[in-house]
Amino acid sequence: MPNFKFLCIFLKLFLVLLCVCNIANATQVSHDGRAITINGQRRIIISGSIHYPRSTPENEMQNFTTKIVNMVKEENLFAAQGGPIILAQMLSLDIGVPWIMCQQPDAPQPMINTCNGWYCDNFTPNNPNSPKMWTENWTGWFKNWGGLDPKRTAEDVAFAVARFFQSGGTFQNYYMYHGGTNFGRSAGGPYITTSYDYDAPLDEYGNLNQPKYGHLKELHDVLHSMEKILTYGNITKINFGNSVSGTIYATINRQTCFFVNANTAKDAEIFYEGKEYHIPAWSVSILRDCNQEIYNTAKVNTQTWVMEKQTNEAEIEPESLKWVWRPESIDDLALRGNGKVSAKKLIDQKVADDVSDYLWYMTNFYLHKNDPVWSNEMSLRVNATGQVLHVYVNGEYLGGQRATYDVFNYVFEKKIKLNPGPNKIILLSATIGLQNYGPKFDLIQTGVPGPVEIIGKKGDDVGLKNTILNLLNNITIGGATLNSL
Ligand SMILES: *[C@@H]1O[C@H](CO)[C@@H](O)[C@H](O)[C@H]1NC(C)=O
Ligand SMILES: *[C@@H]1O[C@H](CO)[C@@H](O)[C@H](O)[C@H]1NC(C)=O
Ligand SMILES: *[C@@H]1O[C@H](CO)[C@@H](O)[C@H](O)[C@H]1NC(C)=O
Ligand SMILES: *[C@@H]1O[C@H](CO)[C@@H](O)[C@H](O)[C@H]1NC(C)=O
Ligand SMILES: CC(=O)N[C@H]1CO[C@H](CO)[C@@H](O)[C@@H]1O
Repeated sequence: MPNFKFLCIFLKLFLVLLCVCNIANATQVSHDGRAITINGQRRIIISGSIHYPRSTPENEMQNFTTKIVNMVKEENLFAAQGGPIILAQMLSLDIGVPWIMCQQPDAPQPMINTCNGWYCDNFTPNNPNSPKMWTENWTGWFKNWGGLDPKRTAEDVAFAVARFFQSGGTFQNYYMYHGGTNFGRSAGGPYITTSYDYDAPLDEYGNLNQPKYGHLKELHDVLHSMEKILTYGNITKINFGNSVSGTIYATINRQTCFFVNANTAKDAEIFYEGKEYHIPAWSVSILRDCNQEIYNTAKVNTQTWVMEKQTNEAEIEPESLKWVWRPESIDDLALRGNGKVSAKKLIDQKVADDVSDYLWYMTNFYLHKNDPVWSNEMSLRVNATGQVLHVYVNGEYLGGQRATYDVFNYVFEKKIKLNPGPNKIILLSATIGLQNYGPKFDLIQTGVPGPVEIIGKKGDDVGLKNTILNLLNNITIGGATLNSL
């Protein structure tokens, strides 16, 4: 599943497009502590993430990004050039619009630090001059091998979004709005399936995921209709008790109310200015003029439909989906160190080759009975970081080990019988997705970083002593064979 090198690049590509009618003049994009401003006006911005390579397979991202940015610049599409693109998430390309940096509490000025998460209503930017922005609102989650299809209800996403705007948020981006698919051998990360559907408002195939799509669209229309009051209104908060609260946005002649019931199971009845309102558990009501409920996050009006995939006769077993198998030849060229890639040292699996998720490591070594390591109790110790390791000693399967779900580094150790004379150890490492997150994640080694050692245990007067033979210097990497059908 590797080939993850481009994710970090495409996660950073984040453009927000707005229809700005006056294309000819440079658009002034800035921000204050309340909102992004466009030509001096505060705006409510709702956007959605799409990773282009997961939507259309025509797979290199760096190439793509460079090309797109150059095209965008040539056409003067960045706001500073008079165009409609107002925000970007790419460092090093000088494009003249505000910088945002997601989930980075120490982002330096003038960068705007933003929130990623399931809920962001409690988020506060690190600077009073930065507006409250939500760059990754997780509409669902990715799917793991063997895991359930992740689901996040339309009601809960709507609750999170409404609450964010109720609490002063003015910019919100769905992660994902359309998740798509990882094509080829790529994946979103360790143990993540090739599907990146994310339970997003647009599904993996680009179809509407109802009622989520419709329920959120209604909410966006409501929020946009209140843009002025949400970005300029004075804010008053009311506490109704029992986790029920209200926020009133008011200008001189208008007001808008948000009533929130944060109880997960209990509905609430509240009285406000002589009227009674029913607020279902875990929901937000939005009231025009503070007297007319126009939206409630738990009341879904959008019709749900069920899509059914029709199998067409010709498609029953398309050639491309047929299973084929062949026995793995132990005399395979790769096992003799003659694969597509070979090296006389341990190397990081992800840079060894890019045609397979498997890599063979082989070593031949000669042991004399008088070698210091020779004893009645010898064991093989392998420090590995691939998710799966299989070990063969002199043609026999010795055993294997798997990494746990979140710790990939482990030490395999097992007793072995070796021959006086030549011996052969073969390690097969398999990866199920490469590391995708964390400081310097690209430098984390995959496969067998070593050491690979023979431990001889010898008893003497003092006690049991270990003698170690490091096989590190005589390893041969084998090009992949398992996946190269
Ligand atoms: C994209 O990649 C292709 C093939 O590697 C190359 O010919 C082309 O010049 C690249 N384009 C850009 C914009 O880097
Ligand atoms: C907000 O309140 C202040 C002080 O009461 C008032 O001067 C101002 O006009 C109000 N703003 C709006 C948009 O109503
Ligand atoms: C290293 O491996 C080669 C074969 O790949 C073998 O001929 C040689 O004896 C090995 N060296 C040692 C020190 O075991
Ligand atoms: C195993 O390898 C990792 C990664 O190279 C290293 O950080 C760790 O210290 C090694 N562990 C042992 C027991 O050698
Ligand atoms: C990229 C990112 O934000 N990752 C976080 C996703 O959420 C999990 C748990 O919910 C965190 O552990 C990750 O750091």
